[in-house]
Amino acid sequence: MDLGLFLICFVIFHPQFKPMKEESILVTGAGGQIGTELVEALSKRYEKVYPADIRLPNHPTKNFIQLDVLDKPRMEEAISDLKISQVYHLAAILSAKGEQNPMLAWEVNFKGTLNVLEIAAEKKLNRVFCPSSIAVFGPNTPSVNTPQHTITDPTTIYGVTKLAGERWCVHYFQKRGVDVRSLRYPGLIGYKTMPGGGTTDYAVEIFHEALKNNHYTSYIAPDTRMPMMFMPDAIRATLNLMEAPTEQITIRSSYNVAGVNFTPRELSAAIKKQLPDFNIDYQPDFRDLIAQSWPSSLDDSAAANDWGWKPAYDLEKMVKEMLLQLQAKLV
Ligand code: NAD
Ligand code: AKB
Repeated sequence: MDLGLFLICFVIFHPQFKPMKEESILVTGAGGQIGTELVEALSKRYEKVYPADIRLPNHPTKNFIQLDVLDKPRMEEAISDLKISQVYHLAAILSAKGEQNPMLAWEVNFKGTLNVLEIAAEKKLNRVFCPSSIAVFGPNTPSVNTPQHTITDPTTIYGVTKLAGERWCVHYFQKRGVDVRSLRYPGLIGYKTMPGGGTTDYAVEIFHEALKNNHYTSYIAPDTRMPMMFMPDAIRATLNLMEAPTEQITIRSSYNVAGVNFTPRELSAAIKKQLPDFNIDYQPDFRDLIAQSWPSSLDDSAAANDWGWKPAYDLEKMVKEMLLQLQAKLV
């Protein structure tokens, strides 16, 4: 056997070998907190990944297309030209920004999602991912271990748009046959990008301030508990859901997915264990009221039963990893 053939056989029969999958993937809102990391993860698994955003990236980005999700004809054209088979639709306005500009949040989140779903139905795309949020819950939702199916009475416009989006996902699955899947992400914490204007952003900012100034002023009150998730868990949940066989998906609105849950007081204590000089004070603002209307923890047994969801990070492991990675970046 010649060396070339030997190497090909070695790679193909290696236990870690995974062939690149034949999908062409568009990611809207790809320049945001999740998109940046999801595009990286998708690109390791698929050859054709097209990050799109209304904003131009600030570094060279392979296959980038500038795209406003409210411009339906342009999105249709891009999906046809690139022979897109799956869309990960991440473009959105988050909760805190949405309260400051409710009409923009409604336009982008609601109409943008409808545009994606309608194109998916017309062009018979293989799969669509439309994330939701813990923001679909409200003050009358049971706050501890919030069930999958329960009262959803959001008080933010962001939550209203996400709840409407969930119901449209059900409609497009039932009436138009779109294989649309969704997660109700909790607050996401990562070291690669800053969050984009949500209520849970404090849980990322605190790490940056701890390393730069040994101090953080929290806009969330000390004992307000929210469900959160470390980004590697969120990316894994997204890929696991999207790659699960269709018959395993029993929920087409959106799956609860839990990671960790903590208060600012608990998070700051965990940071202080690693950085003993760190201290925190509190100046709660309107975002604390939003946080209080959201669950403090989630029941994600449907995701666990249907497609095997299990988080890998607890608070201590996440804090250590965040500090390690951010320290390395600062150096
Ligand atoms: P982000 O704010 O960081 O990024 C959103 C991106 O959308 C931005 O890059 C922005 O430029 C882009 N965008 C805004 N308007 C657009 C438009 N008209 N057309 C195209 N692009 C547009 O948001 P994220 O945190 O990455 O969130 C992604 C998705 O996940 C959203 O649907 C959000 O609701 C959901 N989610 C996020 C979290 C979280 O903690 N990050 C939690 C729950 C749900
Ligand atoms: C926000 O705080 O708006 C987001 C979310 C939980 O949807 N992080």
